[in-house]
Amino acid sequence: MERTLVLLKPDAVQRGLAGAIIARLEARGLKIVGIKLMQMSEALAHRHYEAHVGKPFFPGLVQFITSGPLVAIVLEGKNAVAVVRSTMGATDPAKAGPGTVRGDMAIDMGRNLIHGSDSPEAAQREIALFFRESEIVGYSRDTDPWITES
Ligand code: DAT
Ligand code: MG
Repeated sequence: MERTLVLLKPDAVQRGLAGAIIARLEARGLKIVGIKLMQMSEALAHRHYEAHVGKPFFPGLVQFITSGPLVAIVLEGKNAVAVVRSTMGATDPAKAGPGTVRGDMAIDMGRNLIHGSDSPEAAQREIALFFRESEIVGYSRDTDPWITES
């Protein structure tokens, strides 16, 4: 089953929205297999956002993402990467559709609450940045067959 990395960014923690966002992801049918509160170092921010190094918004992005605690989560489920991305909404909350996390709870690109890996390959790389193998727990739920047919 596919896995993806979600970060509930420092704005989500500061605004007390972590639980509400997790509730949406769980309600979708995704399974939490890893979760922790942590504060990102600058070094980890650079590695996590390596694709954006050198872009004009990069310094502000690093400042923001390292500015306070965030919640890192590994979610598992059928098409987990794409399902999380559609639950998040567009990068710019002003363009994110209603019903999405960003569309319902945010208004600014630099305070968009949530990160989700953008491909299965990125997910593998990012999960390894945030979690040791021993911190991820695979398990089955009695509800799994009620969420995924096969
Ligand atoms: P996403 O978080 O939707 O995957 P991304 O990977 O393209 O988006 O960018 C990472 C983060 O960087 C994004 O959540 C917010 C910030 N960002 C991206 N493009 C930006 C821009 N043009 N101006 C300001 N911040 C930006
Ligand atoms: Mg991205």
